[in-house]
Amino acid sequence: MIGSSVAGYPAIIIRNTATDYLVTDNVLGEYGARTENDIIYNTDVSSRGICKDNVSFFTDNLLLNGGFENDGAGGADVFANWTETLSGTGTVTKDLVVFHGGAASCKLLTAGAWGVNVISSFAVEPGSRVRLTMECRGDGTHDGLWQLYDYINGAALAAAEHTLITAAAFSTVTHDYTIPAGCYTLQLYLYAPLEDNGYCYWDDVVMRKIS
Ligand SMILES: [Ca+2]
Ligand SMILES: [Ca+2]
Repeated sequence: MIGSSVAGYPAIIIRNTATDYLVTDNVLGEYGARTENDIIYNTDVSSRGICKDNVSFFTDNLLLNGGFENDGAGGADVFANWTETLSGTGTVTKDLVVFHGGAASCKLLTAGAWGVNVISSFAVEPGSRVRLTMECRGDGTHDGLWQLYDYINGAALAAAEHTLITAAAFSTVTHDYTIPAGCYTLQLYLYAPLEDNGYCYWDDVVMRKIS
């Protein structure tokens, strides 16, 4: 079951067109050898899962690189494990001067057009409760926004929310969610401020199962 796979064998959480979903300790024969954090696509490309070894949904951070310490491949790929989206002349920056934990944060700048964001995709358990905690910082005037998107059902869990942290100092934002039925993959969107030339910082983003 989820969270109790056998060491050395990948657990795969995957939505399946035939059986609503499949949770198994060893599906190597069906899907080939996989390593942790591989994204697995079913033949129906709208369905996918994430391969996990020995997951504890209660203690582990469900998302990866929430501290923005790990680099992407370079260029537009700033961070590992996050998908960067640019808009106008806005930017996504690994900031090595302003951060909450470790030695880096994610700085998002709006310029020309709103919409700069970074997205994390991660596995969740339908019907469970999760707690999102994030360290957020504004530019003194503007705040960022976030949104959770149910990748499987194709619907946002709620409208995009302002962090309300406009001050140039990190503060913790916490929000609990119930994972919808049938939702095995969730996406967290972190957005730059709505206002032109506004910027904000994100760090120590954690999603944990709480019940
Ligand atoms: Ca950090
Ligand atoms: Ca990236």
